Amino acid sequence: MTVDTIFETVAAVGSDVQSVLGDRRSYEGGHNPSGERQLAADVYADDLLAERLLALDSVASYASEERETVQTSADSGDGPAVEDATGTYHISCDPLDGSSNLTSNNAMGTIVGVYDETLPAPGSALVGATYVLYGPITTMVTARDGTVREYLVENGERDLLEDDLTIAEEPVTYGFGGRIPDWPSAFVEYVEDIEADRLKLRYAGAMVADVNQVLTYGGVFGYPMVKDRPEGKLRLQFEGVPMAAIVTAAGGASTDGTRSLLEKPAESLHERSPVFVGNESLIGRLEDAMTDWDP
Ligand code: FBP
Repeated sequence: MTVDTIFETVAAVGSDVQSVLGDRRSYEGGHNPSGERQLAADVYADDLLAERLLALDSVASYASEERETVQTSADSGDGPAVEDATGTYHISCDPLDGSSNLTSNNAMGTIVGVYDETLPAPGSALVGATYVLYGPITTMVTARDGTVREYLVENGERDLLEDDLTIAEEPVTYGFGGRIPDWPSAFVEYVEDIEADRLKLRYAGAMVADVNQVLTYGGVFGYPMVKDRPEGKLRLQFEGVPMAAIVTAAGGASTDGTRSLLEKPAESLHERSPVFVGNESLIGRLEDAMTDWDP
């Protein structure tokens, strides 16, 4: 059973999740380990992905943004210790990225990383990554062995749209999270600099949608270090590393302001990091601009 079997399972679950979102828009009452309120859809997607992925022989463990610890069996958390679990791969998952967009009926996604080391693990242990985008249509983008592919997903089936997806060379769009008054001054200068290149502002409030925009039109997306949170908002393991791997395999680059997200050590499962992905030239200029930045 290969990494592609995992991608197929994610596509199938993605369709199942999308078909029941309509009556799962209310908040459940619980909070995830990052302190965010959980929608019924967040919990439903997380449970279904855990169940289906842990049922695969090749999958040893499952970790997600919605649960505190790593799980090794589909049965409610009393599986073997991670190091004793059978299977080759360790899954990181953001079951519903941008789920706050469900209330306003805007784009959301699912992000999955496939590692061959127990989590938390660095980018060097990532053997595959994928995201599903729930937009006007449902698409899946996968990265494996240096190749990025795009699929149309309908009724759980994948239809290949692009066999060797690369980021558009000429950057067109930019989009950054957080409030501008909370951005470091060096970052504000960088944004003014790229705005002078006549880039267009595009920000969907869901990382998957914004990264798909950058891959399609070229540009840069990020959630920066902000005044009261120099570590940023996005989760390194569940959002940063898998999306950095996809954009990098498509000919782009990533950074936390200083170095590639794929070179960062992984210290804790739910750690946050400033996250930026896009065309190499724009990421290089960002690192130059942030050279003297001190939190
Ligand atoms: P989750 O929904 O998975 O927690 O993701 C975080 C996220 O929604 C990203 O998708 C998005 O880029 C960012 O937060 C939006 O943050 P903000 O609402 O502060 O602009």
